[in-house]
Amino acid sequence: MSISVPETYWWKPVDREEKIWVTVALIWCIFITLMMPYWHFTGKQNPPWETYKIKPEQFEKLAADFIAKHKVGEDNGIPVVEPPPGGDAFLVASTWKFEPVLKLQKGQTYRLHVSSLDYQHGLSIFPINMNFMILPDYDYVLTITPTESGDYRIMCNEFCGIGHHNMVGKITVT
Ligand SMILES: [Cu+2]
Repeated sequence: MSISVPETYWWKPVDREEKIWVTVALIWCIFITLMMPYWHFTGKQNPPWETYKIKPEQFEKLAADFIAKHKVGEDNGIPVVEPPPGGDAFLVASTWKFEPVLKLQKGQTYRLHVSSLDYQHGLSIFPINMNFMILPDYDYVLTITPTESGDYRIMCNEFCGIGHHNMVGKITVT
């Protein structure tokens, strides 16, 4: 007969080796679960808690006013802006550019407002490997203090359409 009833106890009893590995896996699960809240408070890698709802048109207007007030030059058609140390700075992501180019001073703290005017974009700052997601309708306030001078590239790391690979911005720290 091709079909037969399995024996009542068809499994092998748990041996010592299996018990050890299950224990190791359980301890590891508990450890990484506890690391999540621990790292939340100590890792200094959290997205900002300061976020506001804003319409893209409003954000665009705030950024345009900021650019008009603090513009110091131009870089390939993109305005270069020097925000006041300790003050607000704006960075606009839209298909497929970041505007303006920001000129910051080392050791000074800025409140950097970032938002998107259209789709989801990514804010990836090279070479320091800082990553942040930018969504339309939200004004994210990143409180930043540059510690090293130099030229930093901003790259979009969320696929946002045909021009995504060209979506590059710049921050200069002097
Ligand atoms: Cu993109």
